[in-house]
Amino acid sequence: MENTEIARVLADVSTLLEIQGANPFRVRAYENAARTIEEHPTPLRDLVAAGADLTELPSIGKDMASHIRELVDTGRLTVLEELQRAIPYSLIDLVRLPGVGPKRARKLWEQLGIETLDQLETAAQEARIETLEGFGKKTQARILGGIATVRQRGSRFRLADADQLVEPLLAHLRATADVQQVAVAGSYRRRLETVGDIDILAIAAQPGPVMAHFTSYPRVRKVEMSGDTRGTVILESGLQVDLRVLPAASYGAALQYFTGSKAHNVKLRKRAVARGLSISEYGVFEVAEGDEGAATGGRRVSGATEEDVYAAVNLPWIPPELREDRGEIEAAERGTLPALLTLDDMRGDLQMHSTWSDGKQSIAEMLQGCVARGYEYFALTDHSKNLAMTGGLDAAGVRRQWAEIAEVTAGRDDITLLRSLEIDILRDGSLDLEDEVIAELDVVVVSVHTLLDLPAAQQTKRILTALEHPAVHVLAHPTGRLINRREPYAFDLDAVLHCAREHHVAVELNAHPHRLDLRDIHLLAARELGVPVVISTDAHQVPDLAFMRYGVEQARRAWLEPAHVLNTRPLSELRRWLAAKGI
Ligand code: DGT
Ligand code: CA
Ligand code: CA
Ligand code: ZN
Repeated sequence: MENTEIARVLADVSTLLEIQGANPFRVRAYENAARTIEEHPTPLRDLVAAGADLTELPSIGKDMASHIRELVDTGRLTVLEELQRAIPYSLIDLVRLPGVGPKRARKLWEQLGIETLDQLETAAQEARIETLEGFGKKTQARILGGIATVRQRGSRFRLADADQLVEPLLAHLRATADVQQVAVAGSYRRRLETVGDIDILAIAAQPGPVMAHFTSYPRVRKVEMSGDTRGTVILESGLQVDLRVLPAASYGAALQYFTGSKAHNVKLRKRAVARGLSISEYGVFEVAEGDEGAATGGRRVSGATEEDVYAAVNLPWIPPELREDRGEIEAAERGTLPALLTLDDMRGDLQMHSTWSDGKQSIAEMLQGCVARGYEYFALTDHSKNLAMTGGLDAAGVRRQWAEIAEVTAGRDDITLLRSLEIDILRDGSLDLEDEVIAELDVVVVSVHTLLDLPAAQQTKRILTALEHPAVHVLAHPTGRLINRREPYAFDLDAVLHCAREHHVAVELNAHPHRLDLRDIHLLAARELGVPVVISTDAHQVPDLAFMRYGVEQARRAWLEPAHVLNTRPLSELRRWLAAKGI
């Protein structure tokens, strides 16, 4: 079991307990343990296998440690199974809806017998919710809206969670001599922020043994289909995986086809047809006269590599992140594909927390982590006081922190620590720190963490007011969305981007895999407008600094080149940009 799966089970226990009305301390214990595990940088199964003392982890006591061991050893959890006998598991879907929560979910179940989203939707449509005590018309409408959003979203996995599940599966597939090569295609390869399923290709001379090896993967819950060369399984986590086994000769064509996106492929095939060719998952073929439309009619011209497939229609190879039919084929034709950003281009990280607010590691440790990544600079952005639960800093706290920064950085010339703070934008758009303190920061990062449900006009005005503050450099996680959990707050992003451009403010691409905010299409808009982007990890511990990878991948989906991203610049150039405020 991977950490994401263990965390999910414990979070579910917490939610079910909460619905049951259990002791809040018990509810919180499971919730905190789930968070610890989700954030833990190495697989817990390794710790269990090594016989490590799990109670040394934060929020993990003796009971929780034995739960983790049970899950790792058996894939099951007795506590959860007992709870499921008392409460329908599907109530968890209700709890996640805006306007519901555990108490209301329980009420819906006890008083109306509602157990599932479908039942809730029907009841709301029949106006049976509004009559329930403590609900009302407004809540009923909100519930319907929430269900529509969930439906639209479908059950998709966040990319980083998929990574955790896919990597051990790939290792399993590669561990047999029958397989020559394994690759993942689909949205996973395009590095989409969430994936619907995983599409794997394997090259082998004999498909049979490979398919058997695939379906025998220990984490398979169900074999949906197992044919000669195609198979589909559902993993314990619920993730669906499709496998295709093929000969080496059609590897490139299959990789191209199954990488998609569908829209990209449709356009590419049209281009082939115009050249008297047809592209399929088996290769590129000449279409014989009078045989148009046949998939494998004529002479095969290529298919072993992706480069060959694109070359057959006179195009250079196109990076998977661009294959969304957003002009990439046209750009490839003109020879104007972007020189996409890479991880190596990143020279620093401009958002991270330390123990001075809600981070888990000290300034000195975060600094070491940044040095280890080869950064030239980084900004320490602890929270401001408005976020009391994070231990956010007031002016006096900020000054005390500067004293520690001075100590930690004394005599170091290998890396520069930029003094910063993630300052809360208050209700009226003013900033949660005195101007004279702000004036002494190197980088001024601002963000919205509270009052997420203000009316759109008011939310927009609030953010615009903050960006108009003469000292602000970066708007962090601009939409506030959490992937699969929370929609962006209602506001006018276009107005915010225009304001950012006018006031010399950059927008953040928060690389935390739960956020990825701004997302790809919004970053494309920022690029169009010429608003600079900052990619930051929002790290709360050293291992989180590795989230930079996810930021870079999403930036690539938005066609970003190093020049679009401020923290690819050397320190002197970054400082020049920061200093140009208000000139
Ligand atoms: P997902 O799984 O929803 O995150 O998105 P994808 O892009 O991975 O979609 P998926 O798994 O349905 O199919 C993988 C790729 O295979 C897709 O991007 C393009 C190709 N493909 C699958 N079915 C079709 C089809 O019916 N027509 C075309 N043109 N391509 C297809
Ligand atoms: Ca897929
Ligand atoms: Ca698929
Ligand atoms: Zn934040």
